[in-house]
Amino acid sequence: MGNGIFTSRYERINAEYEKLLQEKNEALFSTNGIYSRYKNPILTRNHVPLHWRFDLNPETNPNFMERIGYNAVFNSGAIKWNDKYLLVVRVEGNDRKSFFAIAESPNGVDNFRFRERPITLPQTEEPDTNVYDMRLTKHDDGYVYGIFCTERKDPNAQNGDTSSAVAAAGIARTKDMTNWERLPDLISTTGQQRNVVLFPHFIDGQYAFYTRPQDGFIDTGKGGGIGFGLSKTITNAEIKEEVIVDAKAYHTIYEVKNGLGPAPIRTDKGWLQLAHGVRNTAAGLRYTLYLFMTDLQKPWIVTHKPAGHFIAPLKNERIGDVSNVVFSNGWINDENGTVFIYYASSDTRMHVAVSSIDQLVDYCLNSPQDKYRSAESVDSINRLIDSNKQFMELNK
Ligand code: M1P
Repeated sequence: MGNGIFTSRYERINAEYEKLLQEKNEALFSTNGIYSRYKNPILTRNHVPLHWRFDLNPETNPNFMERIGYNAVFNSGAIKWNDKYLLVVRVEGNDRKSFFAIAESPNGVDNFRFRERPITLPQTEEPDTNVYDMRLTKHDDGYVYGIFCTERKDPNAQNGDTSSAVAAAGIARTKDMTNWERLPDLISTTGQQRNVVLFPHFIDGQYAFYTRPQDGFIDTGKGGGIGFGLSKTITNAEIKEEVIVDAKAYHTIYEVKNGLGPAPIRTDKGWLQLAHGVRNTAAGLRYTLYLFMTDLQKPWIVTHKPAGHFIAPLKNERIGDVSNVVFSNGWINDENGTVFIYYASSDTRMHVAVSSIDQLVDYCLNSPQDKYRSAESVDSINRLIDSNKQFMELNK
């Protein structure tokens, strides 16, 4: 290799990169018994391959300087594919553009490594400005679908308004997790859409989507919460009517808005659903994750919904580009009933929490629901204390 600066910088940066990728992760003791967090984030911007960052030619890059920088690696779709744990990661460059790239791990908790190149996403007639947050669904029709947010400048923005945007649901599909076909964006009659998720089965012979109708790009306005609607085709997907599955509500963790996470997991007791809820605080918006279940036959009807958050930002997770945020759009239900919950913290990095179908169903079925008033919360606590009395005596 060329001069001393190039060689010494390359060797040091490459050694640190390989060490990071090979680092073992470690389950932390779970105090709530519902899921275990892991010690290290599973993906950070430091996991981005060196050949996406540096010109590796000592002639043209004698100082081994970074040519393309990356800001964050977060909100990832997930799927088990050929015995590997695959994440379709939202990678954000220093230029603020997000794109998708696949990272794979042999065990779901560490050793995630990006493939050689990011995904080349085909464009529609109206090119995307920014794409993010892909939800993966293995559908009955034989394809794996990736539904994601496509963002473009608002064509009705006033002169000088360089911020207003329009969000819609983009649709891409693949049979091999390598080659992607792009379909027209979802059309819905309820304004903008983000956090759209394809349900894995046909319902009444139609494609079924969870939606999140919103009046504006950031404010959902009158959009009532997580919605659900049917489309006759996927090649020109259009939802003419949406019902609200899970409404935003006053004085809850989803008071300002909510949105579905990954595609639901089927269990004997119903569909497990993971979502994010947003509330406002003096310090800005706070995003937490919550879990609920819907009916097996009517997956738009909520059957069980524990009160409050399931995962909230903790310790270092609380700080990042958009602080006080946890967000999830991917989980993997492994063959043995283990569930890998992939979540991002503060729009900056990716983590995993591990649970099981049994634990998640137990949590949904046996945790008290939100009854919307402090006195009712105290009532729930008193019920638990009353039923615990005999055991408290035993433990004295
Ligand atoms: O910054 C937090 C999240 O904000 C958006 O989510 P929502 O549409 O529910 O407000 C998304 O842009 C998401 O990517 C981001 O993590």
